[in-house]
Amino acid sequence: MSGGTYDGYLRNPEVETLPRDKLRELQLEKLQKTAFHAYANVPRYKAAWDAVGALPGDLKSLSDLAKFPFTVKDDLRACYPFGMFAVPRDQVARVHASSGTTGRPTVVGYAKEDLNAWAEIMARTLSCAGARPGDIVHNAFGYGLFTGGLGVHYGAERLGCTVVPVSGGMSERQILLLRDFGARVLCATPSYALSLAEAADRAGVDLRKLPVAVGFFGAEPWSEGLRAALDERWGFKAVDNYGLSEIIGPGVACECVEARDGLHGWEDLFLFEIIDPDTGEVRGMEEEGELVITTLAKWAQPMIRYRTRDITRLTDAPCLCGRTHVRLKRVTGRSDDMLIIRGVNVYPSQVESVLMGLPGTAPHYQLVITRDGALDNLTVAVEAAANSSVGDFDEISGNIRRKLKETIGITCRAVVLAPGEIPRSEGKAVRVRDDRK
Ligand code: DLL
Repeated sequence: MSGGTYDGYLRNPEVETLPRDKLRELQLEKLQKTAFHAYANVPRYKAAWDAVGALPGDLKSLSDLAKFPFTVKDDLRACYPFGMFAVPRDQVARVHASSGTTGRPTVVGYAKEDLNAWAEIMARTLSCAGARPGDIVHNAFGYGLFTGGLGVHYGAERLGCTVVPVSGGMSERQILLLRDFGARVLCATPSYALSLAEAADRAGVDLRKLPVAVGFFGAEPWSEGLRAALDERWGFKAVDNYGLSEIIGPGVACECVEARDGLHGWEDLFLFEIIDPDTGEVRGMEEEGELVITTLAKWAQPMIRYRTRDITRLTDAPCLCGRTHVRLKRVTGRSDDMLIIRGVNVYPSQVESVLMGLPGTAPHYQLVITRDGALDNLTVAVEAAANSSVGDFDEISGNIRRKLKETIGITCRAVVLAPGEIPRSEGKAVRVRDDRK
């Protein structure tokens, strides 16, 4: 299959195209089983549910789930390290953890059958993004406690691919490997794919001549503008996939390469809800809000109504690829990442969308917040494109300020930096620097 041609390949045609009423029946059955398992084996769930009088047996329909309390990151922290496990520790075959910027890491455990299910859902996810059995998969997601590296690794093996387990870093060498091995699929954070493109320029390698046809990207918010820039530089199709450690890691939702229009959330394994982030009330299809996920088959560490803090909306409109699973709109950012600049709410990815369309700028930026008396100030630092001259910088920064005011309504300072001055990422990019403390 070339980059985006529809060849009809589905990893699991029966499940991926299951009629929605059948999907819901399957979800209810698995939800009931998960709830009994969680209640019987995780004291924290038992205590929380007892406190509101919700019992697993109350789940007669999917909408009954709304009576159950949410689970939040602090629950995992409070039970650090192994208190959320629903099986004895010696039945946990692997742990991962997210470092987090503050406090204790969040630990997640996988039983043997969870690892098996994860490899399978990742095989489905990669094939949804356009990977095919026999492909060479260059995996530049970080290996280790982060779920990206190993999650993609075992999924690609399961799909029947040849995996190059390169992890992040040593970009020049990665370019050589991409050129010499002939990978068809590149897996990385979108920001690291940009750094790799720069390394290719330095090495004099024309990425468009390489056989890479699919860019499998995720783990951080990114904009349509960045997608267009990556497609252009690499000559592939960049595809968005979403996941989080608490739920499983990568493999929760993925765009199909055919439409690249919303991420199919795998409803045979996860139940998706959108809630009002302030009141916790459940919202309907097409309404924006915070994504809440319940795992339907995770045995070592079931998650019931986990509040992701990610803002998105769902649609059950049919997709041209034929998959029936609900689609999540591209995640613009976590509610925790939202900045409030002089009363205006803004996500870094919204700023990125504006910057990507501006002439003279390169797709490298950082938002710096400082405090001036009682007021928060935002400075948008952007690199100039390699071909802009110093004389253009004033014009470019004026443009940035005007555009951000017009489109998002924020007032900020804009600084144009020379190419190479914004720190590059090897994993998740740090888009915001908070200098207020
Ligand atoms: O980032 C898992 C992952 C690995 C996903 C590789 C995709 C590819 P965490 O480190 O726990 O897990 O971070 C999860 O990252 O709640 C989102 O805020 C953000 N995130 C992940 N994927 C996307 C995406 C992995 N495609 C947190 N778009 C999530 C926007 C994303 N944000």
